[in-house]
Amino acid sequence: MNRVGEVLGFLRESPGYVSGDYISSRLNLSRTAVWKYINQLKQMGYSFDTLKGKGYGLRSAPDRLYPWEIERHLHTSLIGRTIAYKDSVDSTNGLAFSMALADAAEGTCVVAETQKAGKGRLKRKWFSPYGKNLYLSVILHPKLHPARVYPITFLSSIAVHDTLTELGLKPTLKWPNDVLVNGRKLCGTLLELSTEADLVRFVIVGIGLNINMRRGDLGEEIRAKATSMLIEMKNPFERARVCGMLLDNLEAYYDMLSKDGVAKLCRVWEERAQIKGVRMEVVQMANVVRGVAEGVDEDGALLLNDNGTIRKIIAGDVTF
Ligand code: BT5
Repeated sequence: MNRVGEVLGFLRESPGYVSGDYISSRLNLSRTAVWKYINQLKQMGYSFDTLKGKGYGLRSAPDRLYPWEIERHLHTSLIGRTIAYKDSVDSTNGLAFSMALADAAEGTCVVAETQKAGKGRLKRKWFSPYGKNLYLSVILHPKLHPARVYPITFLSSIAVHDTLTELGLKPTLKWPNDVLVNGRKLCGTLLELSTEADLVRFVIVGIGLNINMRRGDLGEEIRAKATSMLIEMKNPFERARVCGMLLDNLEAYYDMLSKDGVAKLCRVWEERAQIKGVRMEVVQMANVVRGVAEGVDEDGALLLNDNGTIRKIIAGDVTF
């Protein structure tokens, strides 16, 4: 946690007022430095009561994804131990990718309040209004062959699924990367990877989760097919808390992947998705494949039974 977060921590811990002298002695900072950090916090949207002779009292905190706000809800040892925060960025995946190329540690995350060029799969756009949702990218170094990396998308969907369930929603999963509620998309994952010979150098797990977006915020093009936690539950959520819970779940499933392998991850995804026996249609460019789902294999491919022939689907958009 940086100094700003530490100063805030003291103010948060104490129900009444905290004197600048107390903070400066506890953090080994000058009084001027403390005053500077308090001013910085004010600029970031925090508000304080000041009482002569008593010091500062925290009155309100803004709804922002500042790293120290997320850290309050985090219990991980790897994922989210370093969080880069941006007010605005082209794409959190793009930034995480360049940080990974510059050797950022595994588990490093990027979060942003908005993305100017949020990416979906196949050069699609991810709608990213300011200050409402979660745009998150995580750098991972899985010890997998590049061909076996794809199921990490499932890791993300399962972690989101469990987080939403813990918060009272009833999510469903759609192959390959969607989390839906009441048939509408609430979350998508975009994996990007860098490989070296037969090794994965790193994977960027990009997660877009709609939290406090209202129906009126939705762009025309996704109005009918997207939703948010607020729309479904009729109340707003603390985004930093949702993010902390999600990172905890991501780490738990990442540990499971390291311990039990890709096959286990695929089985858990199948179980959550309840996909077996469901009749579905997959659109691949100009091609449409129909069949009954048999599950997913260890490459993350969808297995469709088309009148006795098992078709292995590695890309496409599912409808059922
Ligand atoms: C995805 O692609 O679902 C992957 C989305 C990943 C977004 C995250 S945000 C953080 C990180 N940084 C990035 O730049 N990206 C990742 P796909 O399955 O191709 O779905 C894209 C389609 O979903 C679009 O063509 C729209 O129809 C729809 N869509 C766009 N924005 C949406 C939103 N906010 N909520 C629901 N649906 C959306």
